[in-house]
Amino acid sequence: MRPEDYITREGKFGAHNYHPLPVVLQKGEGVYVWDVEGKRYFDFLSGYSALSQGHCHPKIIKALTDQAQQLTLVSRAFHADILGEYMEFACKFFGYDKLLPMNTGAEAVETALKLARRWGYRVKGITPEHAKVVVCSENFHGRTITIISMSTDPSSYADFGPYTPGFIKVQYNNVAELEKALNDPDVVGFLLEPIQGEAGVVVPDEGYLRKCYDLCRQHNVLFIADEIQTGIGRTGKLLACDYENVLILGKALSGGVTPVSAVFADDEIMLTIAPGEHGSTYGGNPLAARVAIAALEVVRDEHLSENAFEMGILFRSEMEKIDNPMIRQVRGKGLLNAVVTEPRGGKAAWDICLALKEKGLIAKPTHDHIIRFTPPLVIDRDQMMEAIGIIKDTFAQF
Ligand code: IF1
Repeated sequence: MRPEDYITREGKFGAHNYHPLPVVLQKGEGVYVWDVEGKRYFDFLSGYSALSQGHCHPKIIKALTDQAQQLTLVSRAFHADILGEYMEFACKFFGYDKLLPMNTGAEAVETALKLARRWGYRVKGITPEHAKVVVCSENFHGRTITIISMSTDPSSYADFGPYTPGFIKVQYNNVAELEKALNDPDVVGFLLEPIQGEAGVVVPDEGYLRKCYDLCRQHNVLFIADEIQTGIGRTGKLLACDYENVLILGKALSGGVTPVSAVFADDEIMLTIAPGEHGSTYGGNPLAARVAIAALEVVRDEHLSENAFEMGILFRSEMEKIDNPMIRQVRGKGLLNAVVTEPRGGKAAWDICLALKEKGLIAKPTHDHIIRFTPPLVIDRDQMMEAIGIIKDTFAQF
């Protein structure tokens, strides 16, 4: 079969809910992927930041295959030996009393919303059925009906109504607007991404997160950080936030091997949910637990946060040297970066990504003109310089 045959078959039998780059991948290892014709590429999307530990990391794969031959699922109707080990390891890793294990990012966000509302009624004591959560313009937290009810992007919410009530939208990176919204006594939480990923790697002003956290404390409102994309070393620190009451993680929590997400919170919040009041068939399954321990150990033992910090500085400084009218801005933190482009001569970000692919690097635009560059955090200096060379050569063509 030729690549186009794979693409045609997918289009014939699969929903058209994505518009992928025309590349058909077959193998992944570290920062590289290979297509069905054996061509090698730098993966500069890394599963939307899920593959921070690189493709098929041997330690994570070993954890998966060992556990897969022992016990994969018992459901939470029974205990499993590895679950408590994972919970203790992860809670100490991130500094929380407890975690509630889920599978996808959206499920973890929904869980955090339920926790915030439940805490609001049972601890803060707000009016029953009146809980409100403050969210940010241009947010992206997943694709469920409640989550798109928070969205300001029509491509996420149009014609999926009616929408879940109870959300107040404020401008991202605007402390004054948040302060105004927090005067509503029924507000139980403020949900935000420390850096907005899908919006195109929008980095807020220095001090924004701290000011928001302090305002939430003053108003007895939970500060809920969605670090599904920014967390676990991606921005050059273990977490993009230095403090939050509720932490939501996903993606790299399992190194791109199996869906694992989690909500972290201290007892006052977490224990407002009693047995039988929330759950998930696969949440906290032994396979996920063993894989997540290995994925976090790789981040720690291979110093991936520190590497992301160093490689990010190198990437942005080299990108800023490119003198090309199509490049409007380079922004990001650690290895969560994006180049904001200007269409020119009938060419746009999509054309640049097609040209990058021809030269052996795959990346994809978001919102038409913003190209996200998010390689696995295991990338080394030589690989980064080679990838930067490909990007420079490609922009030189436009
Ligand atoms: C798609 C990008 C989108 C997320 C944050 C929760 C979730 C995500 C900050 C939900 C998921 C993925 C979803 C995928 C493309 C990708 C993405 F920003 F990473 F590029 F969409 F915006 N919070 N982001 O980024 O986690 O349920 O997917 O496990 O839906 O197209 P999920």
